[in-house]
Amino acid sequence: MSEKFYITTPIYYPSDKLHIGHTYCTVATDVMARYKRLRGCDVMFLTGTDEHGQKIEDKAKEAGVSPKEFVDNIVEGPRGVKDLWKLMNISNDRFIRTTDDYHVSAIQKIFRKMYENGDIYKGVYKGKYCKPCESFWTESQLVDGKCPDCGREVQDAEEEAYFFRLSKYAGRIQDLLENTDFLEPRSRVHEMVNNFIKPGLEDLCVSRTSFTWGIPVDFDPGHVVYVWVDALSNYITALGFDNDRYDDFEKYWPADVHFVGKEIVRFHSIIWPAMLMSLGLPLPKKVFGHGWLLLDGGKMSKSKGNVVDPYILAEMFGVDALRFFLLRTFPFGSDGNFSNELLIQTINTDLANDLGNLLSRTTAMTEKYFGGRLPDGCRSCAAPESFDAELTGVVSALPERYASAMESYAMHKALDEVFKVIQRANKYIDENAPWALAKDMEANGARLAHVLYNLLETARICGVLLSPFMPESCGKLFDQIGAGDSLRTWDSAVFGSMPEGLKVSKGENLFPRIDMEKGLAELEAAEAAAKKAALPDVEFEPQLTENVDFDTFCKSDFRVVKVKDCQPVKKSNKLLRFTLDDGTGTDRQILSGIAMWYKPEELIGKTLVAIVNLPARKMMGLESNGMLLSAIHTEKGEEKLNLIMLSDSIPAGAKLC
Ligand code: ME8
Repeated sequence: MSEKFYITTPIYYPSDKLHIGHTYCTVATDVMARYKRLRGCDVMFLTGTDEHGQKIEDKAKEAGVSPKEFVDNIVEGPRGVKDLWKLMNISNDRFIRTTDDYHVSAIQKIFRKMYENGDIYKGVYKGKYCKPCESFWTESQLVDGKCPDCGREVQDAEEEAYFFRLSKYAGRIQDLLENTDFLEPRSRVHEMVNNFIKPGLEDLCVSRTSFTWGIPVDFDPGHVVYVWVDALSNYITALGFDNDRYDDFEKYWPADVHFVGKEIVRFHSIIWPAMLMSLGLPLPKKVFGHGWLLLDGGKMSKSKGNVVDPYILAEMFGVDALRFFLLRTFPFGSDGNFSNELLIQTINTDLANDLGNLLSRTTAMTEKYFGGRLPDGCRSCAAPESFDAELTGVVSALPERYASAMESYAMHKALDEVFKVIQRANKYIDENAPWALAKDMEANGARLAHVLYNLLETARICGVLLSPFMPESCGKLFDQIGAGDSLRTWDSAVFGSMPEGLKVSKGENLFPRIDMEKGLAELEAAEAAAKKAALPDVEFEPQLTENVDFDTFCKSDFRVVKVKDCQPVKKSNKLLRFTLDDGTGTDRQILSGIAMWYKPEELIGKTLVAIVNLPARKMMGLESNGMLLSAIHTEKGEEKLNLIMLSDSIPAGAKLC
């Protein structure tokens, strides 16, 4: 039976659309899952969304929809989470939403188990809470009084709550971190031990009563389960733990690796193992904390407004080029500075130049000199050159070097190995000068065929190793070389496995070169258009360019007025008749065409602004002495009007200037 491999991404928090930072982790997980499948493993790749918590409740309220409607739109809606993973060719086997019924009831059982075994108890929570991170902190954990994870303001929190006995597991967790390779990269171990365990691991508050958007504690329904207990457990509920929806918990648990961003390593390497210990379950084999993609030196995040939209990049440069760039450029455990220039440069250097040239030159020459089919005997050569052995040597050593990097989650190193070989192969073209050999086919035809065989074989083996990174493009590469399914497997990545006489056909250029200046300008335009499209559909009157001189402006007399009475005007469906206190002691009558937007009775008593020195005007036989000021704009094609209303504490007659 094949070896199993269970790999997960964090489940994303759908409070906003996902950005390139989220895409980075999911693509990395996908590459690893595809690599393991290539190696013959029985892979379970899980991703999903973490949909509870106060932030979602607040955001939904702001948007005027229910929390479930809010998350449904971001997860399932157009250009939402699921659409993005489809676009990015993510091969997850399962997708969990923490609002799924089976997960909800499993969490209630998990919570109850930890309560019944004495690891959860009731107390009073006093401390600080960071709403965006959904994290509780003690005073001593704050950095400059702010959340140590995100640097934002924290709030005082005091409420009756359930606590999890995290302190009980401190020793075992410290041992796990320090004496095993559970957590990688190693630098993160010191951070966890020194910052969280050594200062004293406190019990964790695991329920909330101040909001309702969460999974209710079934034996105390005023409480909802803390969102991290709910979220972390997804890794087991999605396999069927404590539910009947799935039944492969025994098969896949423990996870082989959880890929997570560095700011959530604490949850995965301290809280999660402690929960599993409490439940008596085996621990995941590894947690790998990757770095952040930074923009201008800071973490990309929606709340900072500095996010890069993966849709735009993928649509403009291609999904595979984007997938490749993310893993080629940024070492997986470290932070990396994202930039559009770097993206274009990487596509041009590695894909258009190195890989693209190798493939297009080799297939073009096979077509030109041999009509697309190399002759029999091309696999061997009567008079080999020293550079033949050099090339076949590096290609033969490549799969092992690549695998050793992949097995330690150093995807960038694996790519580095492949590209060193691609560069060597391009040099081999120059060393052999096939165009010179082709001048005398009778004398050199066999040698030329051997050179091209070596090059096609190199391209094919590199294609096998690049296929987890760029599945679609490598499929096209194999098609051009004429390599069928059996020549796309890991076992076929042995130099010389390719039979002679395959039909080679130079196809489309897989990675066209991008003009840097043009590419950047197009990206900027696409980003600006996307930003504009994301704005509410609002239009305003254009601003006037003609100046009005100051003295003329000062002649306009704007006053605060109070509405004493407001009535509809007979036979008019536009006009309202206002009786106003303008501070002079004499009532002022103004007619205003705002009946479409306001009911007369709702305006009585309001404090408004009027210009009072316009000449009197007659409308529907009634005199109007002035005009009320309003703000007007168009939203989704509909005109909107808002009367300017002031604080009722301002007296009638006050002048505006
Ligand atoms: O943390 N660069 O969800 P999330 C790299 N729901 N990675 C980044 C990034 C960036 N600029 N920005 C975000 C959560 N990420 C929880 C997880 S798991 C049981 C619950 C990564 O949507 C981040 O580090 O806020 C994290 O690993 C992932 O995106 C999800 O972040």
